[in-house]
Amino acid sequence: MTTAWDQRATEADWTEVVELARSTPSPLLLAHVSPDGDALGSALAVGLALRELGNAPMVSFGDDPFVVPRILQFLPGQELLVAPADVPQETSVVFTFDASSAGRLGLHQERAENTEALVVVDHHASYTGFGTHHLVEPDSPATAVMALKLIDRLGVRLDQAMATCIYTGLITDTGSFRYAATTPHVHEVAARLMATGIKHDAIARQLYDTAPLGFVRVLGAALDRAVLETDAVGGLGMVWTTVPVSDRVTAGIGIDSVESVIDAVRVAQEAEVAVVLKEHEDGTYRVSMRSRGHIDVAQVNIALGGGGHRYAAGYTATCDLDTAMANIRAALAVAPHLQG
Ligand SMILES: [Mn+2]
Repeated sequence: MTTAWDQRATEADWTEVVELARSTPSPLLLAHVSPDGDALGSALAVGLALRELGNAPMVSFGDDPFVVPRILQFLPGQELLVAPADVPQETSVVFTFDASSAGRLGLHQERAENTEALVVVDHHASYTGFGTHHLVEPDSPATAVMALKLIDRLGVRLDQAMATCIYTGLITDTGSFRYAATTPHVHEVAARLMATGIKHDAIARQLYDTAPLGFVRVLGAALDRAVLETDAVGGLGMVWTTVPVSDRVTAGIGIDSVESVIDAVRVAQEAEVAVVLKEHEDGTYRVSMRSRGHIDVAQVNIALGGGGHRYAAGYTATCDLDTAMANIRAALAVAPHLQG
């Protein structure tokens, strides 16, 4: 199995990256494909900070069509967004946010790998080591916390727009302060962000409590077809379900709109591991996996070709559903059980 990234960013790393960020007139700041609140929030926050310094940063992610997920369209700084096809060829400095592997850069992967400087800002234990500069701390609760550190080191005053972006990343990755990564420091960061006057209640409503009725119906169908396998995961149990493309077409919603189905499925107390397979239009599956704490699903998903965090991870399955489930059962059957 791949060993986890364990090199902390040194003072020299930070100094070098700050110098690079300050001296590049138009750096490209990338979130990973199908960006979540942590990826896009981090990229936009740093983009807004660099604009304060008089630079002209571009923010992008490697999806085609280039559409910001519905729940993130409220984020400030969207005027910094540039579609992959519109990024100038001569871009020499690229930052990536929350991408654990170069493959997560999608259409931007080739450009990023061939650039002079590729600065990786991330917190995944499954980080592969790609890039020329690494600001990667697996014990950081969110990439957004790393982004805030970078903003501070750039000497930019944190304003409400940046704080809204950082706060979005922070609550996305801590499950609104419920997950194990929620340390006293997380609450100190949150307090600092709130002190800028952000509308934290409106942010939470946008992220979690607003969706079209079509989503509610797709969620209902996915929950209805959930299967419990008590023998899976060495007897700890697995609950799994699917979101077929036909359901989404009927409801008129994209695959990014069903990311939160896993949050409802993983409630089932009979299962240690929850799995949701969301079908893409091309027949492949985006697989999300969650653990209750006894299984390291990052390792399981690295074995399956993906990555993630200890209790929340995923991968893309390019086979049919039955084969995908057989692979998942096999990977979970041999997953080491964590202590405690
Ligand atoms: Mn993250």
